[in-house]
Formats: sequence, structure tokens, C-alpha cells
Amino acid sequence: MQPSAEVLYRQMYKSRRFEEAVTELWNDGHISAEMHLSKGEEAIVAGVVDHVTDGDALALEHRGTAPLVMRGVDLALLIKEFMGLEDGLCRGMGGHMHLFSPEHLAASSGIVGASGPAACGFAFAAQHLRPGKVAVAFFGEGAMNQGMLMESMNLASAWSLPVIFVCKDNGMAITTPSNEVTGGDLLKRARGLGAHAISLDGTDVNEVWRAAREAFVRAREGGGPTFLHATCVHPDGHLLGDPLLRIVRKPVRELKSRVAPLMKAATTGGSSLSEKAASLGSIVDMLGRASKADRQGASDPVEQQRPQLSISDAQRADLEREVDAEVQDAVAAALRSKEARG
Ligand SMILES: Cc1ncc(C[n+]2csc(CCOP(=O)(O)OP(=O)(O)O)c2C)c(N)n1
Repeated sequence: MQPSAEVLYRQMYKSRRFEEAVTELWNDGHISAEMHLSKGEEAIVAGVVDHVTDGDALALEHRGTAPLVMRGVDLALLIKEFMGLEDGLCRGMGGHMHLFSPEHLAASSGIVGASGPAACGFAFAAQHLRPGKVAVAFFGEGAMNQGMLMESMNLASAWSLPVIFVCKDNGMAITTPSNEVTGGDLLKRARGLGAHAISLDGTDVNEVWRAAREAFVRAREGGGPTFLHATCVHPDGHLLGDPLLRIVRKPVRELKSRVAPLMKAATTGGSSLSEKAASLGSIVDMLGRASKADRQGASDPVEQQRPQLSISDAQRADLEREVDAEVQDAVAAALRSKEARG
């Protein structure tokens, strides 16, 4: 039975608030290095993870935070891991891209495409040791051009492995527009490898939930893999502090520091003037795409689910307060741990 709109909303809201707290910690310097978050993907993750039960596995990529939050991994353990603390989820050795939770059969990797083989491994084990259990692979559309992911899809199909391949398609792989480097049609490609394939609006949690239900039933009954192709928008760009978005949002401030190097590149040796002009054109094009993603943030999945709620505004406020408190407690616990360690 489909869960109530509130259940799915709570999951998406929790992930969003958690990632906002992580963003603050990152801005304040408590978390170093890159940080890839899942803002804009919440509906895809919530609609799929709602079907995951004990014994099912999650193979994740560099945006593994939301699935782990929605699977119920301890929030303080996650934050401590991001901070590199010894009492983090992976003793501070994994950071946000290499997260493991054996208890939840969840493993992530920063190597693009690696969630495919990992999911096949989990699914092969399930086929032999835990019949009826399923493995989910989450990845971006950039990973669809990685050989190992295609090999995984082929093997999953040949061996009828219970894998659900979930492609979260935001159209960009860092600064590469995916349609410029992708041949053919992704659905046809997956079908060509023998997987069932469905395309979805990945900002609509209910649509995702329904498609995922079919995929889980098929996998649990031995019907083999499904490819879910879900479109979404990353309103915050590729990673926190995305330079393209910084230029779009604060053009005057950002461009000031970029004019001099651009002028220098244009007037000194190297490529021909026409090649330089073409590069500049492609940068402007990328800025246009980043700006579009920024504007599309208005149709975000968490906001879209609000009108579906059957509870009163006051009840929604209570739900949100409860989640906010849970997130704040986790942040406070992580900061206490950091302070205790000096
Ligand atoms: C094998 C490999 N190649 C390149 C990278 C560098 N890299 C990190 S994220 C990324 C883009 C991935 O794009 P996509 O799969 O669409 O996911 P998105 O970041 O858009 O969610 C790349 C190329 C990597 N981590 N692994």
C-alpha cells in the first residue's frame, strides 16, 4: 500500500534539513574538502527507499547522504564522519563519498559507475543467500557512459539479478552537458541490455514510488533488473560552492576576480583566437544551464509534495519541528565530539 503523503514528505524534509545543516557546517569550516549533496533528488530517493526493507542492499555513489538519511542511519554518525572524526560512521576515514553501513547493507563509492558492480555483488549474494531481497544502485546519468555500469546491467539481465538501477538525470556531469557525450537513448540502451526500463519525473515522489513498487516486485519475484530513469534538477550545482553557480548568483563580485585571467588567456599564446572564442562560448553556455537549474529550483520536490499533505498546517509545523530538533541534536552531538577531541 502506498504510504501516506506525510510519510514521504517527512523523509524528503528530513533529508533537506539535514543537508542544509551540513551546508552550514561546511560554510563554517567544520567540514573540509568537496561536498556533494542530494538537493533536488529527494523525491527519487524517498520514492525508492520507501520500498527497501531489512536484507535489501543500497549501492551508492558520491551523493549517498540522502539514501542513508532516509534509510535511518544515525544522523550524528554521518555528520561526525563528514568531519573526519574517529567516532564517525566509518571512523572518519570515508568522508562523504565512501560511506558504509553494514547494518543497512549500504556501501558507497566516489568512483562514477561503481554502484553498478557493487549492486550486482549484493544481488548475487541475495539470490543465493537471501532470496526475495533486492539491491538498489543509485547513480547520475554521467555514469551511464561508464563501461562498468553497462557491464553490470548486462550481467544483471543475463543472470536475472534482483537489481534496480536508479539513474538520477540532472543533465550535467560536473560541467559536461550529458547530451553532448551520450549516444542514443538511455531507455533503449537499458532495454537493449535486457533490463525493463521506465522513465519518470524524478521531482514527483508519488510517480517514483509507483514505478519503484513495480521494480521491487519484479526483482523480488525473480524477474530481473529494472532501469528507472528519473529526471531532476540540482539547484545547487555539482557541489557546495559550485563556481558556475557563484558566477550566476553574484556575477559582479565573481567576475571581477575572473576578468584578469580571462583577458590574459585571450591575449597570450596557446590556442588560436577562434578556439579561444569557442571555449568562451561553451563557458557562457554552461553558465546558461547553471542559471536555468538555479531558476528551476522553484519547482523543487519537497515543495511539490506540500499540497499533497492531508494534515493541517499546524500538524505540518509540528512534523517539521520534530525533524528540525532531530537534526539540531545530531549537529550538537557532532560539535561536542569535535570539541572533546580538541
Ligand atoms: C571513474 C570516475 N571518473 C571521473 C570522476 C570525477 N567525477 C566525480 S563526479 C563526476 C560527475 C558525475 O556525473 P553524474 O554521474 O551525472 O552525477 P552527478 O554528479 O550529476 O549527480 C565526475 C566526472 C570520478 N569520480 N570517477
